[in-house]
Amino acid sequence: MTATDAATALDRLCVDTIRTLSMDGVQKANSGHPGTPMALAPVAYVLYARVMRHSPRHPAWPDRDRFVLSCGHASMLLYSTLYLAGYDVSLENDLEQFRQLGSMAAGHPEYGDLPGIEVTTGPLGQGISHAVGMALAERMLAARFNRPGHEIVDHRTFVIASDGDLEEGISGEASSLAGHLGLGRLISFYDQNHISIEGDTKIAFTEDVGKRYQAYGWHVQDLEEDIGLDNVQRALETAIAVQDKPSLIIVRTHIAQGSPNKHDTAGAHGSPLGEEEVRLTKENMGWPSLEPFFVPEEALQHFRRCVERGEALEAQWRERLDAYSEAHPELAPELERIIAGRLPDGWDREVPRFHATGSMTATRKSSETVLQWAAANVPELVGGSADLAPSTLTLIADAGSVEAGSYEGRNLHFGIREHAMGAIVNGLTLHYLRAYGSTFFTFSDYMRGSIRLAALMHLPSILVFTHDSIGLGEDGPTHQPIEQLAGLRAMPVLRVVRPAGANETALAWQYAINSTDHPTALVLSRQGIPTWDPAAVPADAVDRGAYVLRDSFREPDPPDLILLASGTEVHICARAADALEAEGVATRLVSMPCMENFAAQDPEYRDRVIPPQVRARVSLEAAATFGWHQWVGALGEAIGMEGFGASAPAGALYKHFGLTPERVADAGRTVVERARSRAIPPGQSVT
Ligand SMILES: Cc1ncc(C[n+]2csc(CCOP(=O)(O)OP(=O)(O)O)c2C)c(N)n1
Ligand SMILES: [Mg+2]
Repeated sequence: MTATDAATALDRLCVDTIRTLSMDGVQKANSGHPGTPMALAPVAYVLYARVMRHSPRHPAWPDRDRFVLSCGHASMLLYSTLYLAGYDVSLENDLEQFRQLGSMAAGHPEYGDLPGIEVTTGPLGQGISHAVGMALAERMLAARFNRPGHEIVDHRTFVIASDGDLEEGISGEASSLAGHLGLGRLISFYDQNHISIEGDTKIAFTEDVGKRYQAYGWHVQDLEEDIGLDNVQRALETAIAVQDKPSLIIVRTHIAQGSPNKHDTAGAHGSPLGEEEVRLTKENMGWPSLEPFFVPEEALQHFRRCVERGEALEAQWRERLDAYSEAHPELAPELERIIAGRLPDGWDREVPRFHATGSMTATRKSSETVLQWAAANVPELVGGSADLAPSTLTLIADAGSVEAGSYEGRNLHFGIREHAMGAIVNGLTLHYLRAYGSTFFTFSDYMRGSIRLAALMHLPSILVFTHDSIGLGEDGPTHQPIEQLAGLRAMPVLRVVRPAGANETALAWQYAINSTDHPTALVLSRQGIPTWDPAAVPADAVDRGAYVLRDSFREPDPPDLILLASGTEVHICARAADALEAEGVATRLVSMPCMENFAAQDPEYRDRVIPPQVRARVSLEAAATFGWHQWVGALGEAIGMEGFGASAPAGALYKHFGLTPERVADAGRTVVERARSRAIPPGQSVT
């Protein structure tokens, strides 16, 4: 390009079409955010029509550039642009149905709805943080698969982030790591429009963001007010040329650009312009029609050249793939397998089995062993910890670490940045890898926003949480999770797996890796527990969610009492069961590694494990009892933590808080007696 702004009248018409479609979409929905799409239309246009390598008719082309609209509230910007660029998006069914029930054009972009939506965004800060994971995955795959003369993995990740995105802490964590890792193929715009919901950002956000990003190790350009198409393009070309640093391109835009009365007002952020203002704005821009959703034919044709350009780019890449396959016949099928999301055939043919011994093993320790097995069989498994790998035991042995400029390792060091770790794990997972992130279970709270997005997107991200209860001991109540199990179990789609011993831990990893449409949280202990006889642990223990680990002496007849627990407390219940059975109370022990999976079983299976007629039931978990009452029923008892823990050795804590075999046995006797006399606790009905 020359230095002069060569934007043609057609280019301008295309930009204005993004603007008018966005205004009209929000106006028709009578809800949404018109101002930012109007202001950012030139940026989106340059990205899609001039710079990004993408193929609208093949939105899944693996080597496409990714685009992440981090400010998801500006969703109409993305929908209008995707439509105009030639993605399979319809004016009638999508844009005109913005924000309506069943529409693929939701209030915020939802991954899996319209083609071209690479990630769900809306919670500010998440998009750019997910983009860090995507850009990192690109480098990791490139390091593994590219060979001299064969740059088969060769794309970039583009982002538009707003004030709110960069105010949020998560983006600071993720951007800091991106700078550290030198992710040169990550390029983000910062839409500095000085406006957020409460008005001018000067009320709360006054630091020099450019300097902050420079300090993170980013290459920063400030275009100020000049978002002429050629200037934006030049800035992108400069950013692309910087290979060892991520880039931030700051643009000082004006919300509701072109609207006579809403320009630069917070009011244009979150509500429609109004019929009258839409009319005035269209007149102001010399728009040829007042018909809503009017698309000038010449603009559509011009914009849709993206289709041809994309097809040519993709065809070139396919040729390069053929050459690559010929030159590296051992690598190409492996890359294709990973891109297809297919695990290696028979990878889990031999799940590790652990024999019962007299010694105690923490499930985090068993997990470390199982992880080595999984990593040996699943090359795309990568992951790391938020500075706790020596405690969470999540290093892949002999696999090396990812470092700036050197991305072939499989171990990631997220630093003490849990929330960004959650987003980056999701980004890696979106980008063909199977990724895990680990920390102490109590800090899962820091990651909840990202875990929730994984669940919303049905991504099979893997979270490894250790130090799962007061059993972690001396670190005390700040580190002892109480409500986290219940809190995560309440999250739709997510599966929380808390294995009781080594064999369930092996099945838990197998389950997490085989999952395709939901994230899995593995919840592991710091302290040791015995290893059950592997024969007692069925292969579908985690899939089914709960199973009879040990039946009563009265088997096959129903027992007097059922004890239910997960994780380390299964062991305590086993000792209670020993005592009760010695007294003649027929006691069944049920291990429930995944409450959600058990809840999803057919009633027949559930009734087999917990027969409805056996009303005497006691559950035990070193956590809040929330969620257990549905399993113990009206006559049963749920034992757990009523408040926060304390700082002391684990054994002393279990005793202090009454999580002991004796207490369980006492409760067992009480509920058996209660069930026998059919006494109903006051205020409750029999279930
Ligand atoms: C984590 C999070 N907190 C709050 C919101 C609600 N919210 C949506 S948009 C917005 C203000 C956005 O301002 P800015 O990021 O500057 O975007 P602009 O209005 O300039 O497009 C807020 C607070 C959100 N979407 N995500
Ligand atoms: Mg703003």
